[in-house]
Amino acid sequence: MMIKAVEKKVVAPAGLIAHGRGEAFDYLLGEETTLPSMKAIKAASAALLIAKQPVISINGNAAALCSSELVRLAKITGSKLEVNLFYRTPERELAIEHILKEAGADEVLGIGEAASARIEEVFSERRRVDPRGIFSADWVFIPLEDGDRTEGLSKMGKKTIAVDLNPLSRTAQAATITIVDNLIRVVPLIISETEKLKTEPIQKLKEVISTYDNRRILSEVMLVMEQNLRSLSTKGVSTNEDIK
Ligand code: PTJ
Repeated sequence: MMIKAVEKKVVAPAGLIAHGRGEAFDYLLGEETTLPSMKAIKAASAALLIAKQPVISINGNAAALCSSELVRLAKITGSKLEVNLFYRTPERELAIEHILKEAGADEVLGIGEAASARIEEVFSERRRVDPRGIFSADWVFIPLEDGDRTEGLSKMGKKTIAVDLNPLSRTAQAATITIVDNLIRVVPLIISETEKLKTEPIQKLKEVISTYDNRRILSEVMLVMEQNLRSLSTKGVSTNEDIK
C-alpha cells in the first residue's frame, strides 16, 4: 500500500523510511494500543472538542494510511483539514487533496498559493501554512510530524496533538499531547472517544485536559516498551551463556 502511494506521489520516498522506523517501535508496543496511549487519546479527543479553531495537518503518510478516517474526524470535531508537506511539490499537494476530496472532504486548505503564511520558527517547506488554517489555529493535530515544526508550532503558542510511535522523537517530546501509537489504530479510537465525550459538559472536558500530564504518559509508555522487551527477551534467552 505504501509503495503504491509512493508511485502515486502521495507518499515521499523518505516516508517509506519513516514508516519502517515506526514499525520497529510498534513491535515494542506489542502492536497494540497501550493504557497510557488510551489516556492520551482521551485528552486529545477532549482538546479537539473544546478547541476554537482545530486543524488536522495532513502529510503524505497520513493521507495514505487513513484519509477516510481523518476526514470523518474533521467532520465530527469541526476541524479544518490542511495539507502540509515536508517534501512539498505542487504534484504531491494535488494528489493528497484529491485523496481527501474522494474521502468526502468539502474543503482542503494549504494547496498552492493558499499556503501563503510563514511560520518564522521553521526552516523547511513545512513553514508554509494557510492563514485560514494552521496559522490561526489554537490546536493542531500533527500525525507523523518532524521535530522542527512541532517545536516551531509550540513557539508560536499553538497546542499540538502528535501521533508518533517513537516516544523519544523531538516531536513526541515537544508536543502538548503525545499519542505513542500507530496512526491507523489511533484515528478510529479518537473518533469513538469524541463521539462519547461530545455530550459531556465543557467543564468536564477542560478537566480532562488540565489533569493530563504528558511527561508522565511518555514515561509510562516507555515502561510498557521496557516490560515488553524484558518479557520477550526472557522467553528464549535466560543467561549470558545462551547469548554466546
Ligand atoms: O509527506 P511529507 O513530505 O510531509 O513527509 C512526511 C515524512 C514522514 C517523510 C516526514 O514528516 C518525516 O521525515 O518525518 P520523520 O521526522 O521521519 O518522523 C516520522 C515519525 O513518525 C517517526 O518518529 C516514526 O517513528 C513515526 N511513524 C512512522 N509511521 C507511523 C509513525 N507514527 C505513528 N503511526 C505510524 N504509522
